[in-house]
Amino acid sequence: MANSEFEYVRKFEEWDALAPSNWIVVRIDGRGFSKFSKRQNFAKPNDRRAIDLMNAAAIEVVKQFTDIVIAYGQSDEYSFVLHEDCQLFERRAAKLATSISTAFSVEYCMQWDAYFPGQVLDRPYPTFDGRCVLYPKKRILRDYLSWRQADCHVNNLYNTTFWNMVKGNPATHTSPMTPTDAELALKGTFSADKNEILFKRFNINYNAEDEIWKKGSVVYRKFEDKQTDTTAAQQFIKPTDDQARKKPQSRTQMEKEKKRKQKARVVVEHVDIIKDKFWLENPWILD
Ligand code: DGT
Ligand code: MG
Ligand code: MG
Ligand code: MG
Ligand code: MG
Repeated sequence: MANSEFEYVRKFEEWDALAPSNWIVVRIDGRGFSKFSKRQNFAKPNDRRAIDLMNAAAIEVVKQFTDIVIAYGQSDEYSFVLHEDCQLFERRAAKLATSISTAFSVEYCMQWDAYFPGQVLDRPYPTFDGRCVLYPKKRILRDYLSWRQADCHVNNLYNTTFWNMVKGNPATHTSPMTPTDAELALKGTFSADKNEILFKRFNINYNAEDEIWKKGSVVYRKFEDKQTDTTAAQQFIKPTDDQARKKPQSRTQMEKEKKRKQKARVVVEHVDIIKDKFWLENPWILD
């Protein structure tokens, strides 16, 4: 059957390998979450159970795919960063995007009960689309992550102000507004205006809001022994010169590196990844 008359149809398939030496970001995003969050009565503007579930799913995905070096999530989206040298699925875009987004979707549904006990998850079940984006330089990859984190902050400030205006505050004689009126009132306002509205009308100091809402969630591997980690990172990932970078890892080295990653603890933190501090403290993440 090997050479059947039908086999020519294979030629219609496209080879979609992503260009080498580029950082790959697989961004997944919940399908129709505006509707889904309403149907499941998510708290407004932020539901802790929902974000904890997103993070739990992301942790499992990071554990499953050792090529993922860091992930960043907010709202109904997560960005998974695969190392520039990643060879998983021969870097085929559709394989990477679908494998990661389906793994995430399954985790999200399977862990639903743990975060929404007694709340029925019914059809249409939540699913996440996925896309691959390439970034040729670490600098640009960092700008990408900064863009998502800045987006998180801007949206959170807006949503926090908006939902407080809709709710109103009797203590300051602030009457509840309709969503349309609140939207109109916020049109064209700057961050400073929203901070002031929150402070004066709602007695909320935005800076004191939980970091999880302002910064989103960063998922990465923490190695028990930092010393060992740095040594291992230098030995297996970090090339000492250009020559070393071009030399591919041996199979044994790759296996050892994979095991080391599988043993590492995967953590979620709500920290700034725009400034240099985080990257200086964790230099091996993008090494
Ligand atoms: P899409 O992605 O094109 O299929 O459409 P959506 O509806 O998923 O839109 P998107 O991804 O731009 O926006 C995410 C929606 O999810 C947005 O309407 C707010 C909602 N959402 C996410 N997290 C929370 C939450 O914690 N609480 C509430 N109430 N809503 C949330
Ligand atoms: Mg969307
Ligand atoms: Mg969505
Ligand atoms: Mg979204
Ligand atoms: Mg197969």
